[in-house]
Amino acid sequence: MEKATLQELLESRLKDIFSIEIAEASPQELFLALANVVKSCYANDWSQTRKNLLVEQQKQAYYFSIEFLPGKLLKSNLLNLGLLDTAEELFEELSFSLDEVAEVEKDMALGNGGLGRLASCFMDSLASLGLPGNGNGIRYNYGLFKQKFVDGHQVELPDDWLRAGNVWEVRKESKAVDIQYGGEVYLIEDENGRLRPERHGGYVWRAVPYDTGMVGYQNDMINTLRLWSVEVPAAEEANYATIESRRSLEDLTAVLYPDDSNERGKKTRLMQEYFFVSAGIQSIVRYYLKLNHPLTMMSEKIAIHINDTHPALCVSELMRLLLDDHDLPWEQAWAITVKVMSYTNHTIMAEALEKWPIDLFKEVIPRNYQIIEEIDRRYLEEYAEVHEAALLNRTRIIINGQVHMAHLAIIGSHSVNGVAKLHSDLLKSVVLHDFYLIFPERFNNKTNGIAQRRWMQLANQPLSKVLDTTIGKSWRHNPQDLQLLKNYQEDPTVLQRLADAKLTNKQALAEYIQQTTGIEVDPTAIFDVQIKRLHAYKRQLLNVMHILKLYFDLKDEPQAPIHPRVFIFGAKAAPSYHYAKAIIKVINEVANLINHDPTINDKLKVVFLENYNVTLAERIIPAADVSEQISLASKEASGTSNMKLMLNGAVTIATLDGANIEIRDAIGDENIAIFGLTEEEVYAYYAQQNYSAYAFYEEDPVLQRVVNAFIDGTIPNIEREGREVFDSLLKYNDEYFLLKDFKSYCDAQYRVDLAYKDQQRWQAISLMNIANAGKFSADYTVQNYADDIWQIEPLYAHVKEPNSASL
Ligand code: OAK
Repeated sequence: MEKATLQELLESRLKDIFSIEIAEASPQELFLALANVVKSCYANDWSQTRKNLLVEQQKQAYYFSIEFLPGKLLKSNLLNLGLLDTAEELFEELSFSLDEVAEVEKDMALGNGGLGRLASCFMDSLASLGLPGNGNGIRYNYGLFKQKFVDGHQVELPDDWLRAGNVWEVRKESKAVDIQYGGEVYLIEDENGRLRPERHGGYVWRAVPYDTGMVGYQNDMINTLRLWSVEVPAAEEANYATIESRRSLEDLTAVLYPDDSNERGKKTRLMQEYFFVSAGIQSIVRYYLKLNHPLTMMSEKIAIHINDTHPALCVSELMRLLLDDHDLPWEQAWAITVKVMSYTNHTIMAEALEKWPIDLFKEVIPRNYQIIEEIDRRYLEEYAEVHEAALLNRTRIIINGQVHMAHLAIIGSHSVNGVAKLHSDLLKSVVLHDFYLIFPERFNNKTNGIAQRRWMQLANQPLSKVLDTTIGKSWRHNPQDLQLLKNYQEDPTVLQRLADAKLTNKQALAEYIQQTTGIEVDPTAIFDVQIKRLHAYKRQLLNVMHILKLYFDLKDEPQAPIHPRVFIFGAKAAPSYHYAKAIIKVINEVANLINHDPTINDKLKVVFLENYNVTLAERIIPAADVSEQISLASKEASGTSNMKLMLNGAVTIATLDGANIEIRDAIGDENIAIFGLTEEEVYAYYAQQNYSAYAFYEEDPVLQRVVNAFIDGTIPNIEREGREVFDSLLKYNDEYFLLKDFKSYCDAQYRVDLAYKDQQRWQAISLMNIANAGKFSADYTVQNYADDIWQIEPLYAHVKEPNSASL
């Protein structure tokens, strides 16, 4: 599209909506008008995609996820439509900044972290590969809380993201479905001797879908992200006349549970899970029936993906529809269900493996509970002759009065995958070992990936330009072409250009830090970044302990030859996760201490940026020199910030955990700083039960000084939190082995400091990280899901030029 045409469209939208000229428009008005123009640019392709899918009858995948974290959509839609450069030029000509206008958009923060962001990266890749794949989730009225620091403590504020409306969504009233909750279900024999459910009591809530177009990268493909919102069914208005009764209904899709480590708000959460599952499955079955194929062939047209256990009810809900609404015999319904469903596990942390009390199940979703009981009964029966009773009792769905959601998902799916090689291996050998014995053929690995378009093309334009001029533009379509950069490892001009791009990004971040925190940081210092949810296993505390060590080194020897460093944190803690919040307070107080200590001479700065979210990640990642991936080996399923930071040229300090291992394999030991226990060593400690935090503490005076600092008054204002941290390390024997890994971590940090001082060497390492990051594009990951699990193909009838994504 020509610039002039875009301008005309923009002018006419501003007139239509606000009756104003461009010159008078505020950034808010410009945002809304431009977003409407963008939407109209893909409206036709969106309906065409849907029509073609109906005509071609190609198989489609549905990605069920309780979290999606798309962030802002304006610039990514412009990029994918091929309009970003034109829009940028136009805005510059009109003396506006597109960035300022884009900033107006509220982040769509309908997720907690990795799981939700991965779902959104997958949406981008599905559409960009021309693959028919749709998202299905919940339209929360409030996204993940906004984080503020008050006196160094995390305070959670509501994220009222829908207040000014959401320009991208389309309410699809005609596609609404009813969701049944509660009541009692009796099984009554009909004239053919078949047991039929008869419901007494209970209530029905309405699920209304809001659809958002997922725009493919310059290929005219528009998939749909469908998010469901609760409403009072028209026929029941009278029953919801009081504010009280309406409120309990509206609570259902009000908030995203900000806790991804503990179960909370049990009943509402279970109702949420059933809500988006039932709504999504009903709408899929309705769509499938339009195709006029027998239900027995459903798996040829439909693949349903269960993203972690929250949508595991997909299994029993599809069974319910096939049995109760469509009269299929159990065996047929079950065969269809298992062929249609697939499941991904995203954590090995036991507390995140969902279990529900059966009483709650019976109360909230009685018919699904009956079906789950029957799945469970048949499971025991079917495998009784093949496997020992003990094994079956450990893997059955209902154990000790609780429904095990992972068991339901695994028994009801034809594919079970982990999200990095190590994680998938641990699922087979430890976490889900019993299931691996029963269903070895179901287990596979799909290493995570990231949307290179958002995390490079959008977030890092300075580097993208250097890449274009150095290796051409093919990397924008084929991320593996980033490998071409390897030819320039010793080219001082290219290395300098890369360094310049990094500096530009660091200057921009330094300005943001100054504006938001008042802290001055030097852009020539090393920017050392740890950005992820705050969790003990991710070991932000280990990072703090190293910072304290450096601080003491400088106190002892102010001229110590340490290159200046800025330690940057971004992390939210689950509101009920007391210990994680204590660590936030500790980091903030360590920051206060160090940033205000004149004897440190600005050699160290610690910055904890508030409200870490997708947009903030887009600011931080391009400016990072060092990427902290320091979880205890075996605990991080994959990690994805490790991939984003690598793509942007940061050098990783890592344990051999999650996808760090594959990153190391891709770039070689010389381009990454590996430290710490291996997964085998961690498990050896578990087996021998001989880990002694105190022994490490006792023998290392440096470590003693650091650990003591949490309680000896060195760090002001952390009396309670410092004690909690100290006790976690010594009294409770250091669950995540920080004390053991401390020395090796400090050594790795020292190596990084040395490498940075040799700028030529550093830039070459950074280049190697960028050059080898293509492998971690979500395009390849999604292509693998499409080939191995979903068996879906690009919509050739429609797609101009699908991205090739074969490795
Ligand atoms: C959230 C809730 C329940 C279970 C897992 C999660 C989650 O966010 N897990 C994270 O998923 C990411 C995407 O696969 C991984 O990269 C992270 O390692 C994992 O912690």
